[in-house]
Amino acid sequence: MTTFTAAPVAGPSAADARIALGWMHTAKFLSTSAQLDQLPSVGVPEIAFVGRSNAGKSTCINVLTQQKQLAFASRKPGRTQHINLFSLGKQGVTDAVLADLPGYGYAAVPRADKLRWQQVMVNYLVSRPGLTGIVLLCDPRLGLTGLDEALLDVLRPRVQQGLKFLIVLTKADKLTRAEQAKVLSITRLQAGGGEVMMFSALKKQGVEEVAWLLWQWAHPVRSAAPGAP
Ligand SMILES: Nc1nc2c(ncn2[C@@H]2O[C@H](COP(=O)(O)OP(=O)(O)OP(=O)(O)O)[C@@H](O)[C@H]2O)c(=O)[nH]1
Ligand SMILES: [Mg+2]
Repeated sequence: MTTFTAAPVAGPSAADARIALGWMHTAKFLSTSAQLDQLPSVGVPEIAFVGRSNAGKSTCINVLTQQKQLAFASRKPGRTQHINLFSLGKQGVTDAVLADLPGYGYAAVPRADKLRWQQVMVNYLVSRPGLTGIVLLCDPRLGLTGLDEALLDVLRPRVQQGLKFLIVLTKADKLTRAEQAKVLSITRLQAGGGEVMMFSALKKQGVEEVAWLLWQWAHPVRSAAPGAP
């Protein structure tokens, strides 16, 4: 009989966290595009941040990269309206790209714009070359919504083909410890075995864990071979 156990999320060692955060800190603005065909081809692993408007995608990128204004974060939902790419890599050699995507589900956006954007997003997720990982950000006070579930449906076949996937529950500072534990276990069930992490930009919670996982996604050979240079 198969038994399912929640994989404990092992935090990175201090040395691993230092490597991952140092790498994240190299982030530089690369491009901004309103349409898929305007996106530059990058030839390195790309990791996309997706989720509802106001979930905290841009803030999360700023905290991970330790740069206050790299991505446009705002109290006003719908702030990110383009696909913004940021390059990462030590010594000026780009070895990965982060993509900050506009959020979905913002009520004040006209329906036609919403549908157009949803289509761009689906096309991006299905066809973007080099897309290596998806970070789905979710406000745990709302949980995974219908639009998040629809996105998971689009992603499922790609995850089965090896696309990496992480759900980040943002704004953990708004929840008590007990609430955090509860929403983590519920979301882990919904994620069907995918990784789920708690994150707070305000309290810097989960920063090292998320940075280390993304570093591993972008460096699969080196991270699979402990002791490799
Ligand atoms: N308390 C708290 N607020 C947060 C946190 N992360 C983001 N926020 C706030 O949430 C709001 C939205 O953050 P953004 O990073 O702009 O959200 P986004 O997902 O990029 O939004 P769009 O660009 O509209 O898709 C801002 O007011 C942030 O300051 C967090 O960890 N804790
Ligand atoms: Mg944004």
